[in-house]
Amino acid sequence: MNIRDEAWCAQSAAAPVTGSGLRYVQMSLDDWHRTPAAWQSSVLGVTPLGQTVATAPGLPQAMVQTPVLDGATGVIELWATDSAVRQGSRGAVSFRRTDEVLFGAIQLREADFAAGGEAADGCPDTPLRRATEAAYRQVFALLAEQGFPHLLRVWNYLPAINAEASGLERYRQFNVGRQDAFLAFDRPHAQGAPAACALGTAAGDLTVYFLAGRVPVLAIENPRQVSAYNYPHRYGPRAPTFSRAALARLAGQEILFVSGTASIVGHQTVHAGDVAAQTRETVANIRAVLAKANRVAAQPWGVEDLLCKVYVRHPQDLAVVRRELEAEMTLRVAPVYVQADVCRDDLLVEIEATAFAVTAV
Ligand code: 3EB
Repeated sequence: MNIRDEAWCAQSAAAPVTGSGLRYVQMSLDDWHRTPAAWQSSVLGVTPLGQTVATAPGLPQAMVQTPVLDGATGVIELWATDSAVRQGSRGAVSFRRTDEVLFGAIQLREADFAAGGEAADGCPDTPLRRATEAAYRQVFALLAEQGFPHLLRVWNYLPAINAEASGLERYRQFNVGRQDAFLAFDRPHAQGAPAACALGTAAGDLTVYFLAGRVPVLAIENPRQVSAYNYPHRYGPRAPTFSRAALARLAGQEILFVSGTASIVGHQTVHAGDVAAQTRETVANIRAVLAKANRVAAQPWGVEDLLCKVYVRHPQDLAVVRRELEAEMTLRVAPVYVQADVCRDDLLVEIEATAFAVTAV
């Protein structure tokens, strides 16, 4: 059975199927519940937005409390394949994989980690820092064991991301723990880092989910922005560990992962307090990184090819964000809009995107 044949998923037409046939699908929860069990068995992982769903045992599920804003009753994102999958777990990480790509998810409770006071490196040793480092260490240990050493794309969610605790904003604590784990496992924390996003939720545990592969991604930076891993010290004691975009080359397909993108030019937030202008600037950034990716991609993508997810800080800004986005770019697949806190308190909107292309096997 192929998802393209099914009326219950009109959006899948946007995603080509070839090679391992990896694809990203946003569908309603109602549609999900109508998918046959046999089809669900070739899904690598699901991320229902704002609510958990009953799924087959062992299917990785990262429930993230980013409520859907545009009236849909329930939305589930999933990573589907045409290949046989294996599943397993290691520590708190559950995963499914094909021969060439692995999806995993981990959720850790900060309450299970003690505060350690002032660490030798001068950064506060908080429960969030420790939980983040532990989560990434578990991920890297699993990836080493499974033979998928290269992170392609990582999604990070944590509650109260902009709150200050122990003298350091929680997003900045997260950055310390994340970078420490990359260093401990000798993974690229600057050039070559995976694409990523980091968003704040109203509640819930630290949640990290990811795609990993057997070959490194081609990391892509944005000429309009300072690389995040080179952000100056004023944004925190440790720089964020991500690339602006990552091009993954799989059998018969290329996938472009555009990291969470916001209204940042150079390293500075621009248009503070103006959500419409931030949305336009974000689209300019996405166009710039897409143009850069197109110089190395097998075939160029247009903005209309992007499958987008839009994080809006204030639900009341939805109409303005949507209006600006629709004026700036025409998408073949409508984006999903969710509420989330962006990782700088002056950022009001962030957009991530994924694009797929068929290549010769
Ligand atoms: C920025 O450009 C906005 O810490 O993983 C975007 C994408 C952002 C990823 C991350 C943060 C992250 O700095 C924030």
